[in-house]
Amino acid sequence: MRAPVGLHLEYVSPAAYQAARWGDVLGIATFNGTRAAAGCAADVPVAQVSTSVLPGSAHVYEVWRAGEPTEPGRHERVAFRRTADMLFGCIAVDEAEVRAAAHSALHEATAQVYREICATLDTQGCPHLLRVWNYLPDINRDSHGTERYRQFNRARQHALRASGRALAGNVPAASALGAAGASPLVVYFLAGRTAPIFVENPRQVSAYHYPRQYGSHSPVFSRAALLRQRASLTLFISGTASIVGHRSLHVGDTAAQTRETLANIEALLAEANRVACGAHFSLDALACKVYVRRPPDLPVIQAELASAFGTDARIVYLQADICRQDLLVEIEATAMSPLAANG
Ligand code: 3EB
Repeated sequence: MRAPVGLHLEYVSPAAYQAARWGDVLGIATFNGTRAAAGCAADVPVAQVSTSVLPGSAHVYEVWRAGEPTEPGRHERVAFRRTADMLFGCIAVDEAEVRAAAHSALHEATAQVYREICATLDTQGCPHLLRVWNYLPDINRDSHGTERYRQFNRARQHALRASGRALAGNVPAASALGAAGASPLVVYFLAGRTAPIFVENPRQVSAYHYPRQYGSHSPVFSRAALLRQRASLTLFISGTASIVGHRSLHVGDTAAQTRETLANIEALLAEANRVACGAHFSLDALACKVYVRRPPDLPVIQAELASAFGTDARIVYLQADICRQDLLVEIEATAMSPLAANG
């Protein structure tokens, strides 16, 4: 068996996870909103995300491993595990259970989530968010005079500012997707003791500089974050879609949106290879989650990805709404690159 070196990501079935009994697990995300099955240690943080796995409704565990022993902990509603250098955490807050006075319940839930995440990281001495996954029920629905994704952006920005975090530049890679109605707001994340390198896409306007037509408060995320460990580099690629400059392209054409998204990911890989000494990231060494707005589009998307990635790509397909109504597909990815011993 290969000894894992540094941070590691696996997509596995619940049965495979239980059989492996990894001692170095940092945390897990499950899709379909399933409870973690028996056999999963009680103190492993599990983010239960309510997005269906395609096709059908298989169960998938996204397992993050540290390659070294991990310690559990809890701070307010954030469950986490950590090593000396990094921390995986997750939190779920139900909008039905928050008291919303001045703003919407989603605004209040988002503010609470980000306040508790930042407080956890500050008290744990792991202050740098590397990568954040956000799942919001009914992301495209309007309420309180504005789309819920925009309410989320506003609250995220306020909470990060209140916690002394940057709002542009040194901001984490992220994804923000829809989840089943009436599910809680679920956020999970990786954070580090030291800051990563943040990477922007030369083909895209930075999301934190989007013009106001996309909302009064810009989304706070980088296109990618690059983590350097002793023997490896990890590139966390944010949710990426058919956006060039700041505009959505190929409205209504799922195949063309998929190709444009791949072009964006290739541009990011090239940019990461340019800024990171010793990096050799390439399309065929990615692990991806592909978010599909309309399940009948799955074969079209799969056909485009098969020709780009080849056959041993690690790809999980999920049904999820995407944060702009005109986007039909979004891809997030994690890329690992070994480093030479003297790298
Ligand atoms: C985009 O490029 C698509 O709000 O955290 C992608 C990744 C998107 C993260 C977020 C949003 C977010 O704007 C949407």
